[in-house]
Amino acid sequence: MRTQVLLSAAIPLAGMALLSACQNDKEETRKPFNIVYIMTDDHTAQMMSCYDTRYAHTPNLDRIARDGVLFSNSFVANSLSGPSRACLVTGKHSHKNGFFDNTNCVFDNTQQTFPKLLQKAGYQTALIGKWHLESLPTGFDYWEIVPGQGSYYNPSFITQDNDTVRKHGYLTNIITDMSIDWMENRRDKNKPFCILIHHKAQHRNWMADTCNLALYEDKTLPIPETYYDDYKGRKAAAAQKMSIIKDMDLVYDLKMLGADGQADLREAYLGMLGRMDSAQRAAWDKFYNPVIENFKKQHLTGKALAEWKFQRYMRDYLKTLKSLDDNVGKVLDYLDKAGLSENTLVVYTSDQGFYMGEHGWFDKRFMYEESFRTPLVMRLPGGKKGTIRQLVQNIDYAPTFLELAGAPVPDDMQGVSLLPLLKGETPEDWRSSLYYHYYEFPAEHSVKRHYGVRNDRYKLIHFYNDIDEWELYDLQQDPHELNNLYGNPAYQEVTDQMMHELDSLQIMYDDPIRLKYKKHNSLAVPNK
Ligand code: SGN
Ligand code: CA
Repeated sequence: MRTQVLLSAAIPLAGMALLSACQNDKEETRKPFNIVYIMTDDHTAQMMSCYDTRYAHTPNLDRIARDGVLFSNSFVANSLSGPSRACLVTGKHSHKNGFFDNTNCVFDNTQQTFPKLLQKAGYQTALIGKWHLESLPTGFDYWEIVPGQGSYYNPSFITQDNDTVRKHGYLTNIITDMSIDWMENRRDKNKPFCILIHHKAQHRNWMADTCNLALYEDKTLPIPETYYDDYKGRKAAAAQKMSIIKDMDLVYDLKMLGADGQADLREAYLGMLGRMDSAQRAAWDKFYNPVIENFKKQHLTGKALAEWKFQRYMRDYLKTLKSLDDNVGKVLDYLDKAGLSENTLVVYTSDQGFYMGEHGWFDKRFMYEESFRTPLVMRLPGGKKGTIRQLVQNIDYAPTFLELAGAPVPDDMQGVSLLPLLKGETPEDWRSSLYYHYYEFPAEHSVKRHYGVRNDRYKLIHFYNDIDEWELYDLQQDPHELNNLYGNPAYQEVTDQMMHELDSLQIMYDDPIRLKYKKHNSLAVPNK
């Protein structure tokens, strides 16, 4: 018989209605929800089969969607690792949490975060894997993080006593094993828990586990329609340095040792190989040496080289993803086996989306769809099953977890709890547009600073700082965002409406950039 799982009487009963389907009279048997939050790095919806079947097969990630919900309009607030993580824990946009970019910021770890508030509400909290916020984690009963981006092979970890230890193996497996070990052996089983499992995968340079190296070599992946984009009418898009053809490195990114590559990136790649033990290195060379020989023989140039690079990139990404999917499956199996699935919210997302050759790119940062979006699936026992189409953003996770735990959501959190959506409700006053602001420029990949607004049909972006360019897209007519309509008289009314919406959002979220570039008076402040 299925145990009834409801919110604990000791914890405020915010999410109770949710489980009416399986409610019984015995309130004393109620258990609070645990939260297992799995976040990967640079994983994107195009590479997750429940979103897109063209490239990847991700049965375990899809399992969460199948048994729960898939958010078909899930976005980030600032498409970069550190900023996304700061948005996640604070429930606030970058200008409020103070972590704008990866290069100049140190997260103020004394500020309010949802893990601290969960602790107050009686939860045990843990964080394992990539953190990337420059200061040490606070608000976690247990944590172990990788320094910076971490290493795929034999990675170092920073421990809670600020020591650095090196572990043997492949990082995606290690993070999973550590997370299961914490859930099984290290936590106080009398308390509800929240664990953040933060993977390095799918981050550059996509180094697969040795057991997956040989996969997908017979696959030829379809090249995106926009692979040879000419960036007409889009000056910031033309100025970026994240082109597969021009910027993706043959050695560092594509592992062609001996080919021409950037000297510093070659050094970095040699450093990564240097971390391997002799068995790992032998397996690596056994796979790559013939690929390198074959590549040398072909003397590829022009279009042939461009498309060869795309195929290698995609295969490496898929191989790295195989480990990730297997490891998410391991966590789901553990939750089943330990009897935790029935009172645990499982979340799978990424710190942002990624370009898989769209516009000719890898990397992220832009407010264009592929990197503004992020995959998001959740499984809440007793909750809705199916697709959630409302516009949601990573600042919403913190209030969601707090509401689920029955803890108060502080007024200064800017996100909105997703719990009503998870319960299957359709709130009439749900937000109709989203705000975005990216700051990391000048920096690697040369994506200019920009902010913008997106509703269910249009997107308005302003690139600023060393440029002053506006872009407007009709996502319905032009889903690939190739046709900048800004300045087109036929779209003047839409432009005005989107300007007003942007201004209203900047007022509501209190972004000081508004005072610098304000063009219109706002009509009204929209709902959060
Ligand atoms: C590294 C990567 C970049 C990537 C940033 C940010 N270069 O610097 O390609 O854009 O991280 O990524 S690498 O040579 O070190 O691989 S983020 O996801 O952490 O924000
Ligand atoms: Ca990332």
